[in-house]
Amino acid sequence: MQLTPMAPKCGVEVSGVKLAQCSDAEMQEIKQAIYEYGVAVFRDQEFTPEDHITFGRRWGGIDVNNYFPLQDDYNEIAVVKKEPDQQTNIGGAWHTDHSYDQIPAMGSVLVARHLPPKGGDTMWAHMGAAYDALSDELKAAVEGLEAFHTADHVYKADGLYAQTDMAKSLRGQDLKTGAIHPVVIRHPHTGRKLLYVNSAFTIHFVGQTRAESMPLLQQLFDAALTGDNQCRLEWKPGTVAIWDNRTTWHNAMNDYHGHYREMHRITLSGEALAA
Ligand SMILES: O=C(O)CCC(=O)C(=O)O
Ligand SMILES: [Fe+2]
Repeated sequence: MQLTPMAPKCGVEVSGVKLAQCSDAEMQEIKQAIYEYGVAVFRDQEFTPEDHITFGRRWGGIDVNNYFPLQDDYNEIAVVKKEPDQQTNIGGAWHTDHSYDQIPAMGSVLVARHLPPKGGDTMWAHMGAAYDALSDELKAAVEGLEAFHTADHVYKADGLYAQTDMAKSLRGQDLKTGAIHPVVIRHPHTGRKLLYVNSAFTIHFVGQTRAESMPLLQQLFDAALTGDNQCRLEWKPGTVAIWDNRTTWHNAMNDYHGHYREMHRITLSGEALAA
C-alpha cells in the first residue's frame, strides 16, 4: 500500500489496495491514514453496493442519513445526486456531515456512480491544520467553549433546502436535531486538536445568543479556510473517497449544470467527542 499526499496539509491518495478485499492489517492502515490526513482517495476500485455496505459494517457500523433519498435496493446507502435540470446540489457549501448529532458520524464513504463529463470535484479542508494556524488570541478565545449544532434550519419544511429544487427528493422535514460539542475537540484516535465548528450547522456558543456568538464564529469560519489546508479531488469512474468528519470540512463543487451526477454514500458511525 502506497500513500501519496494530495496537498501539503490535507488528503492522501492510497494505491495498491482493493477496498473490497483488504486485509485486517490494511484496514487498520487505511483507518490511521484517514484519521491523520482527513480524507483518503482510492482509484480504480471495483466496489459494488454490497461491497460498500460490507466495508461500512466492517469499519464499525453505518449511520443512515435521515434526509437524503436512499438507494431502492440498499437502504444503508444514501444517494447524492443532481439531475441535469437541477440547479442546487447536496453539500454545495463548506460543512461537516452530521455534526448536529450528539454522537456524530465518524465519516463517509463516497463512491462515484455517474459523473458529469467535467466538473463536480469535491474539496476538503483539514481542521487540525486550521486549529494550528489560529492566532494565539483566537486559540485563547475558544479555549473551553462549547457550541450548539443543528440541521433544522437546513432541512425543515421551511428550511433552506426546502426552498430549492432539491426539496422534492429530501426526507425528514419534521425531524428536530440538536447537539453540543466542544469548539476544539481532540481527535478520538490521534489526539490531535481540531477546530470543530462549521458554518452549515454550528449556530451559537453555549451561554451566548446567536448575535453574541456570530463575530467570533465568523472569525473561526474564515480562519478555517485560509492557508494551505485544502485539497481537491477530481473524480473518475472507480474512485472512492473516505473522509473523517472530525478532521475535515468538505464542499461539493456545483459547476456541471445540464449534466447528471450520482454518488453513493455510506455514513460511518462515530463516537462522542471531547475537548
Ligand atoms: O457530492 C459530493 O461530492 C459530496 C456531497 C456531500 O456533501 C456528502 O456526500 O456528504
Ligand atoms: Fe457532506
